[in-house]
Amino acid sequence: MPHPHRKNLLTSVQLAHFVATGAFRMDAVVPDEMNREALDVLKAGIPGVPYGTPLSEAFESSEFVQKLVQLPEIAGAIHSLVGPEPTVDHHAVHIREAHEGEAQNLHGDAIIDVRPDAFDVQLMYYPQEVTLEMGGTLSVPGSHLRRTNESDTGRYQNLLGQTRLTCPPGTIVLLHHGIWHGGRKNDSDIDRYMFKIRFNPTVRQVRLWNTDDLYDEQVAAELGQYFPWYENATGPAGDLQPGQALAGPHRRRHVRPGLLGHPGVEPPAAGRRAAQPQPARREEGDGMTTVQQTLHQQVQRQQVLVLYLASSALDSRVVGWSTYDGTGATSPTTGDSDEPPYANGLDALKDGWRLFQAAQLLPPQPGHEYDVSFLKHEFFFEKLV
Ligand SMILES: O=C(O)CCC(=O)C(=O)O
Repeated sequence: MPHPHRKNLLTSVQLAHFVATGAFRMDAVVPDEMNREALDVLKAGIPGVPYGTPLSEAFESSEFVQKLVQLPEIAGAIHSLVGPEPTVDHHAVHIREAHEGEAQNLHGDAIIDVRPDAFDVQLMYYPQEVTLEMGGTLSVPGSHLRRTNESDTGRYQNLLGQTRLTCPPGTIVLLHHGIWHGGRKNDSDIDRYMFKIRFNPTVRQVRLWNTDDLYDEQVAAELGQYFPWYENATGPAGDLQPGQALAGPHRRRHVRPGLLGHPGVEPPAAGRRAAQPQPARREEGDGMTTVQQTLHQQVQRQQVLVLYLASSALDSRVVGWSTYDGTGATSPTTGDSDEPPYANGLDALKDGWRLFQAAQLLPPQPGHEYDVSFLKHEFFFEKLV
């Protein structure tokens, strides 16, 4: 691959944004004539590429993909993150079918990555306009800094500050390989296409971008970002030791002041926020015999609400939430809401939810006091209806 022009490399501020959030997006960067061609190309399928093939040789039989990765802004961004001549790990066309009725569970795309000093980048190309109802990819800013394994995060349906992608045609999103993400439910009439390529670096990922603005104060501001789903006892990427922000198992963090909440994150107003699943109601008669009706009335069904809180206190703020409805009347799913049902765990109790399990407090292994992984403060509630 030719070296991209300096003007197309990412800046330090943009790189810092990627470090903190785990993502960098370029809206409408692919020209319209390519986007128009893309759907036919993606429907026909992109020929397979053996794992580890250098990018310059990988898509010799797909002129379209070659053109895509050689677009100056895209080539510049790839170079800035993974350097010259990355190899292709895999690629795939992802389709969320119209009205398919299900979302993917939240996941990372690989098993836990034990490389101490490298990260892969996933390019996602959206040739169509993606509206909210078309099931644009859900991703969780900052989640690439957590050490979790593939689909183990599937239990988390919604996290405060999550991103439900909407974008114009021709948008590219570059993601750190560890980011928690998933294809959302497509409630529209249009099949939604996305083409993904994962790149493995072949060089040390050090200052590959345009460093002219390295001391711009916006770099520190980007690194200092704090995401609303972070528990109180975690901090932003800027709190990491140098070199630990993007990769590495030793993600030590400094405990931040203000354990009762980050000053930048206002807790949501107290009180109930959204409609909760309601029990299935069967109309009188409804095709059942009297015995069946009596039995149906006698069997109680469980509705489950899982709240992830900012600390182990039940009245601390909600940072994530999932619901499961045993009545079948509603079908809550991954990425279906940006608003938590309650501001804190206590509000759920006040609304009639019964707490039946709270996460234990387990001391960290010595030396791992500042590691972050799953959300620690998980509370299970139920209603029997
Ligand atoms: O379709 C999407 O939006 C995401 C798909 C995806 O990331 C996956 O299957 O791993």
